[in-house]
Amino acid sequence: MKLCRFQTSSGEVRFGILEGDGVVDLSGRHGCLGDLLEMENLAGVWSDLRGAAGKYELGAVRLLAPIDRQEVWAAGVTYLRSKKARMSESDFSATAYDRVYEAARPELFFKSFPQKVCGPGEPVGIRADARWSVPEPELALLLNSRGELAGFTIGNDMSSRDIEGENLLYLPQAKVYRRSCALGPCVIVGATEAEAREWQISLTIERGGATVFDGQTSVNQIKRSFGELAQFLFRSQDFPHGAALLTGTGIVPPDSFTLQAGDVVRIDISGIGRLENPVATV
Ligand code: DO4
Ligand code: MG
Repeated sequence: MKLCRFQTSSGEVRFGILEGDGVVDLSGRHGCLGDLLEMENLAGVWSDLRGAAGKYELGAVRLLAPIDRQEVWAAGVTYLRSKKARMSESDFSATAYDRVYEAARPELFFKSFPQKVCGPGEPVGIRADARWSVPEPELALLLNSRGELAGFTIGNDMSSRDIEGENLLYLPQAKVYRRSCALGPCVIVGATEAEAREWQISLTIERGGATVFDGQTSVNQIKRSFGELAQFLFRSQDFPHGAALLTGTGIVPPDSFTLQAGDVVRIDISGIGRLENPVATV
């Protein structure tokens, strides 16, 4: 099942289920998309509602980031590729990345408030004061308030590698700025971790109609289990509306590559779909 948030032609924000070339509107029956993720038996609820709800043509609505009240957090250095890239970008911080990859406690950092997250088609940002900017294509876990895995979406953890590499203490500036997080296009409900580990992630970056980078990885390259990441995130912390957790990147463009305004970032995850965003300087 694919849950989404969308805007109608009259500007109303609604949420529902993607079905074929339409969206079944569930707004009004439940408070928000995050409330659906709290339900124990969402599949059963859906079969009760089927037929009773209104439907929109997909072409007549604009999909929004599939998140309403959840904070967005991110895990880092969960793929060997990420560890190696960070160690080479910074002599200063290399041992920290090496250690955290092996440590029992994962790297987890705050990424975004939900209202700041970019949806499909909205520009993602490169900082005006950064010289080296990259997208980070990541599987995102949707966790309910009990810390249980409730769904999956695609995430882009936009990052300024020169700022991050200069000093580890600059990580919040490298990671959290205007338009630095995108999610979408929908939340997949009902897939297990084992199924998600079969999925492939690919990243394509286009400039002036030509592909300037493409790369692939597999979700199964993530070193830590989803349960382990969720369990650490919920330690001594409450998320009354649940949380989205980006699981780290396994695709890193070569060190000579930096994003430019006007580029288009396309992330595909085989079990979910495609998240595509143009790039703007912010
Ligand atoms: O510590 C740096 C951030 C790592 C990260 O975002 C990733 O591995 O995806
Ligand atoms: Mg990342």
